Amino acid sequence: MFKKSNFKYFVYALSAFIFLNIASCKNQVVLQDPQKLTISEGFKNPLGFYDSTPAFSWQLPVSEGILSQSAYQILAASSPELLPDNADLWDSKKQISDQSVWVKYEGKPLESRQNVYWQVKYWNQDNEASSWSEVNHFELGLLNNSDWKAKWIGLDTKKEKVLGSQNNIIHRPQYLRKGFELSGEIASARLYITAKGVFDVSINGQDVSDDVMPPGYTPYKERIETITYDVSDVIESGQNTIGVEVAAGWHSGRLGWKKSLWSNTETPKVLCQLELIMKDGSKEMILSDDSWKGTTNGPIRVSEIYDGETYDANLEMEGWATNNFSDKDWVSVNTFPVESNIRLEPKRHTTVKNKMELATKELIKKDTTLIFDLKQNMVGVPLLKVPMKKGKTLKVRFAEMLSPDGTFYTDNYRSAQSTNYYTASEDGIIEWSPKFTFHGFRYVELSGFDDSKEPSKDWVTGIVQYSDFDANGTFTSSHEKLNQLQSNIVWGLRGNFFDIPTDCPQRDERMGWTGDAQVFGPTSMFNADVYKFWASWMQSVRESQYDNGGIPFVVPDVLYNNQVSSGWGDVCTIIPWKIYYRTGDKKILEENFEMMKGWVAHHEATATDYISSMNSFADWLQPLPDNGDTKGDTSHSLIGTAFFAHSAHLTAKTAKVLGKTEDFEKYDELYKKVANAFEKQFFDNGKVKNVAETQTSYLLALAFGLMSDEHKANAKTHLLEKIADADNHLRTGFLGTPLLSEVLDETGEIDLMYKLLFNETYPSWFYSINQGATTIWERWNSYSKAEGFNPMKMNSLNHYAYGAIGEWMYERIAGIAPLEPGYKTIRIAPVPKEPLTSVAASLNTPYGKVASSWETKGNEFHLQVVVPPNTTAKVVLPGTPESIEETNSIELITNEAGNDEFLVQPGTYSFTSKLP
Ligand code: RAM
Repeated sequence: MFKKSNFKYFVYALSAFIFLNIASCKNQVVLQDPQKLTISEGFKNPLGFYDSTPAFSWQLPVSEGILSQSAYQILAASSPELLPDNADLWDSKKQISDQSVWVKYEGKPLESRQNVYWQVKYWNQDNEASSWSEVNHFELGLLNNSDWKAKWIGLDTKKEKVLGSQNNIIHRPQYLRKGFELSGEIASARLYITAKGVFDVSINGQDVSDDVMPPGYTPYKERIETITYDVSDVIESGQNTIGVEVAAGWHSGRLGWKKSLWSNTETPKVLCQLELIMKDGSKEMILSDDSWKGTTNGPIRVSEIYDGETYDANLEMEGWATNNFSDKDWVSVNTFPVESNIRLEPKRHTTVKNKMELATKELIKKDTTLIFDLKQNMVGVPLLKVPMKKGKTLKVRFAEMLSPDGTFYTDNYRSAQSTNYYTASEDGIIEWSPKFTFHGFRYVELSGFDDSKEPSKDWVTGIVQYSDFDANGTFTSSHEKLNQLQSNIVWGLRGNFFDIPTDCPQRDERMGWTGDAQVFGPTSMFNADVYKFWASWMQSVRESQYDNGGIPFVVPDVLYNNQVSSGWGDVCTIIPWKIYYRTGDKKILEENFEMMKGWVAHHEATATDYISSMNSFADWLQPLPDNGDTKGDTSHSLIGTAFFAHSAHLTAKTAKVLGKTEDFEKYDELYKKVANAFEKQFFDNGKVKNVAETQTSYLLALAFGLMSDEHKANAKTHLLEKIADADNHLRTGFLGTPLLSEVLDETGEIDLMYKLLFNETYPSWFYSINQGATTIWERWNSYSKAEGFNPMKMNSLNHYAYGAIGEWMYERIAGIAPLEPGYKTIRIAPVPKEPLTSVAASLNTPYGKVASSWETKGNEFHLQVVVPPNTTAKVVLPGTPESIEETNSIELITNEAGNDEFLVQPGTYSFTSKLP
């Protein structure tokens, strides 16, 4: 019910619900069917799926008369013909419930290879039924090691003693093949495959997939992911050939800085099992076994993640993966049994793919080389279409930036050679991309090409590669630099979600640094559909947890030395909680709860009287540190204690959501005790004592709820003093920066937050933009026009951590936030401030698209919002509302001057108000 007030309001419901969809006959309404069906963490019709107890989600269509769901019914069957009348796996029956996301499967147990066809219908708020959705499908992969009849196969690539850039033994890529004959006709064929290394597979000369470097990167001593391909269309009756290339990848390459772990790695291997169902119903299997043959004399001579790939076209083996090839010079492979202690599990998120192409924007001639500028720092490989002379070798180098004198800046790659070589076998234009490596770059330098030809920009195209997820949100504003910041954040995401969340994509690291991940994770959830990406990596985190509860600071672990860092290991509480907050799916909490408890216990073991002495990278790369330390000025003990309390708090909250009352009480009490000890040890009447007084000390105290109510105001005052001392600039590193916006906003200092965000001078977000950044940099001053590159070699120009500000841009500048986990209720509360005059953002919530766009003209404020079906939104309108049209869809709920709140039903609306 709309309640009148003494204001004259004007809100008009735009053509909110597009069309009534579609009444089949006059008196019986059939609502439009559910849309966007997905299973578990957002998979659409997956093949080789990992989850035998999936959850189902769907969205109600945006349509007049569909506000909310009052009931649903799900059917699951083993073949599509059985739907909707004979669902043999599950019939949920009509459930009176508004739940349209994460509904757990409760049908017959599902096993490896099971095909499941499912559909859903819903009833709306008036108990009118929809038609059945279209039938969706998933097929499980091989869930158990015992499903594998094949053996690991490979050649002994160690004995060739090929040395890499660090004098380490490296493995030449192997080419493995097998011919086989099928007598009958094929009904369907599945290829289950994985590698200790990275692979590319073809059958009868045809590429089976466009996956990049599968199977991806997991803690290989614990678990290797397997991939399933539908190869029904490439297998023929009669003679067939399967060919697999396998290279070192993450498994057998050099990774990290502990030489003893990569100087002598295990040889790469392949495991594959081709399962065929013939038209007569019989089954056949082709396995990787000792009947395969292999060679290392193929064209890819070496390929290393850090160092790059070398290709010799003279060694191409035309048709090697077809029937018309003689492998008489090849040797038999070695075989190895499938180990029982390394779990083989279907990949639980999407593989890396070629996602975008970037054309060269500028071509620079420099001595005998050509430099191709894509004008965007990116991650992936170049597609090269370059004229060559027979026998010549093309050298391909990369850089993120040029030095002021125009030369290549590669110091920041450190020991990563990041160079490709291609030797031509004939005159003419080659077309080539490296296959088992990737680079972080904006510039590509070529030498060794046919210099009699006129250089052309289209010799080089950038192929952008990242885990195959979709964009999930949009954010644009009237401010060019804020838009550039948003673009830099998105490019940081594209560049560092390469199967795992990496710190950086270009130098000799590219590893799953946990601190960076916890800092940027929340922002990534707005910009991309990354639930499955994070849920999968969290499994790797669980698998990497040390026996004493410690979480390594890099996952997958590259050190195995029991070392941890506060603020890094806390990824195990922070990411699950944030995902739950954004999705409302309790599964992410269930899966990770034991790990959280283990980590909190580890914090406790590293503390005395609740004061932490845990090792810490601390407020990493804080600008202008008094002590000159990369770890910043903030006390490590203060940081450790703050994260101890915070992780205990998140574990308590998780226990509460999971209905574990005793655990809730235990961890809540622990949190309070640690908070209490924290305040006593490090603060006196809200002011830091005993240790260095820093912005981050106050931010941690206020953001993590560690300051008693009576001292909060003082703590805030001291924080503001510290910021003022810094000439209203931030002095925060990796850990402090993400907390700035949250704390300043919640303590009523949003003007100051706007000031920090729009600062142009060092250190600030726009400072790097003013120096030409097209991605987020590792350091606030990685480069400056005045002083050139930061002298430190640890100077990545694609390091997403400071992009953490993106979360606040969505939540407060655009104003879209969940009111309860998962956006079942939404808060739309934008904060219009100068210098912005307009902002527009949208986000795909589990229920559909929510949008908020606002514009100011003088002191007139216009807001347009879109609220998805099966949710409600609370719109907090700044200023004095102008007028409102009476409608059932909007209800005024509070009416304080300058802060009116409306409860809004699904639809599209415009509001107008006068700002003070
Ligand atoms: C650097 C990484 C990462 C950071 C650690 C502490 O080497 O790049 O960003 O988390 O150090």
